[in-house]
Amino acid sequence: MAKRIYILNGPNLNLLGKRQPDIYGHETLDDVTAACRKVAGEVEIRAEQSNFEGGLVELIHEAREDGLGIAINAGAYTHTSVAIMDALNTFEGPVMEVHISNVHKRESFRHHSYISLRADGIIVGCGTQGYELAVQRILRMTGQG
Ligand code: CA2
Repeated sequence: MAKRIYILNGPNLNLLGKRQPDIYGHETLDDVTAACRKVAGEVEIRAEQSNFEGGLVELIHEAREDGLGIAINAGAYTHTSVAIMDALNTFEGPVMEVHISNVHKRESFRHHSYISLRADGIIVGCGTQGYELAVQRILRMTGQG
């Protein structure tokens, strides 16, 4: 079975490019997916967004079957979700954590991440380009790039 890279986005990220462009930029999630597909070339991208913690957990379970790697921006669940961290701990491939904004320049509650306890790499404050960088890194880590 051909493996694919999962790009998972958490709550409110469906609004990307439509609200708060000063923080999150002008690109939409569709723009992000298109840019990641260019970077991934022949490797398939499965891009999903969920506003629900359990929805993200289920997508991570799916990735256990056919995921080459996971790039995840868990949104605010980054700072609260043991369930998402536990699910990521059951995934065997590389996990890249992405944050569009530089969370370390922001409120202190954004400085702690449960995802970082599992992530192989973290990309913070690179805008939406961070997703492309994460895909590149997954390709390199899996010997495809
Ligand atoms: O910087 C990031 O990527 C964040 O993961 C974004 C989360 C925030 O809770 C994290 O601390 C940092 C918020 C996502 C909200 O997404 C929106 C996108 C566009 C417009 C409004 C919200």
